[in-house]
Amino acid sequence: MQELQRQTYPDAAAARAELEAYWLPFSGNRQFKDNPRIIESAEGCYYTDAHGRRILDVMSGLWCCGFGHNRPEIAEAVNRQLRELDYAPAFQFAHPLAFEVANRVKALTPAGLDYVFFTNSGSESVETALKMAKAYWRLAGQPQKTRLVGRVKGYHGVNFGGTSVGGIEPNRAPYGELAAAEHLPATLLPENAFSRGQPEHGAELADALEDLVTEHGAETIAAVIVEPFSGSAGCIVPPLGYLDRLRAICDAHDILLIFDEVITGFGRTGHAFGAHAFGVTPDIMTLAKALTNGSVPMGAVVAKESIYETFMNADTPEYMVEFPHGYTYSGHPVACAAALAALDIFENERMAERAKNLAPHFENALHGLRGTKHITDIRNFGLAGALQIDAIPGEPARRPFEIGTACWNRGLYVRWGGDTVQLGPAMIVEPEQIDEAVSILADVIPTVA
Ligand code: PXG
Repeated sequence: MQELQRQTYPDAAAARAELEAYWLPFSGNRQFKDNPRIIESAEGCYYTDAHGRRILDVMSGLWCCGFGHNRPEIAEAVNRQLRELDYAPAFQFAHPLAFEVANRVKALTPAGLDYVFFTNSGSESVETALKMAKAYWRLAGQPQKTRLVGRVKGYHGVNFGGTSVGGIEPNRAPYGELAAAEHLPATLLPENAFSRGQPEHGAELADALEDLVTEHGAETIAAVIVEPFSGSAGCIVPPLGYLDRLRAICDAHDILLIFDEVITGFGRTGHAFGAHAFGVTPDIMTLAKALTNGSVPMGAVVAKESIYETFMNADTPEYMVEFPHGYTYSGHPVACAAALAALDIFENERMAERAKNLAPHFENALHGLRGTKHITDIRNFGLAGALQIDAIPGEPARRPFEIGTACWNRGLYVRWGGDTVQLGPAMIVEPEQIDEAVSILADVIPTVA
């Protein structure tokens, strides 16, 4: 493949054929295969592509490599682990590193979130959290509490439950009927355009949960899942007071609050978790991505003690499984080794603090794009930001795609999705690299049709 890409395509048809078998996820396969963007190596905030070009990555891969690419500490830990113990059965057995990671995660999450269940991705974390919530209410003697509530524009991965509570319409539409779910309104309001950090208006949008309670009865609602800030929909930051209000309504009606912290976890917000950044503690938290700095797939669900205890105190014999759920690779030894090395980096290099210190520069740089043709909103929080791009009627994703690919051609990797362009640089980014990214965006964006 490397050879193939480095060649000057003496036989273009053969080169194209080589690309055919791989069905790329969440990608325009036809466009990609006609014009492949192939990444061969990485270091710090840079990728090197198949043409040997250095590409500035201001997206931390896909929000996951927040501590910089190719950390040797992680590579060594993974290598060591593969020689020591490649795999141990995850069901009815365990290995030492899984306990270590669980304790480290427990220590980082807000007080009370103390029980850690391992998965292999954000999507699996979400499915786990949703099933955990439903099973919890059955064990707690309220089996009618089954309804799940998500939010419009929410993204909770691609598995069945996550797609159902998710609120990005193009991700739902192809599948017709999904699992039953209600949706709160999105918190994107025109009067909040160009807010820096948390917008002022819209705390009352949380009251839509009260409306669902009135309509269906709290006794039918198991859980609400939201991202502390929406990542995939383009950094939609909760209005001041919104998450507190959601928490209060959940408390008043015995509804579990799930924070999907797959993107917001491990420093992205300038704090360890979104829960800390926004001062609101959920009952269950879903994690993935930066848990291993993106190096090995791994996710986790962190539940509060009363949930765990409800499972443990259920009327089942001790030799029986309390929660019939888990994955062959839950707490995989290699993933655990990567996580421990990544958690060392996160703590020793004070990544959350670095993100917090860089955030004002990032905010100023990004908002410097205000007034650029096509940009209708700019949103940011911590080291996450998004540009809202004026939609071509019927083709909202077209301009972001053109901007993203033009940036790539200029040596900058940003993410395009829906009608937004997103940035989530690594916490080791230099201010000058942020400036460079913004300057390329400023050049490129007005040139698209
Ligand atoms: N929850 C949230 C909040 C996410 O952001 C997932 C769950 C699913 O994780 P997995 O590991 O199953 O992909 C995610 C994933 C983007 C982008 O461009 C975001 C994600 C993935 C790829 C791209 O915003 N988030």
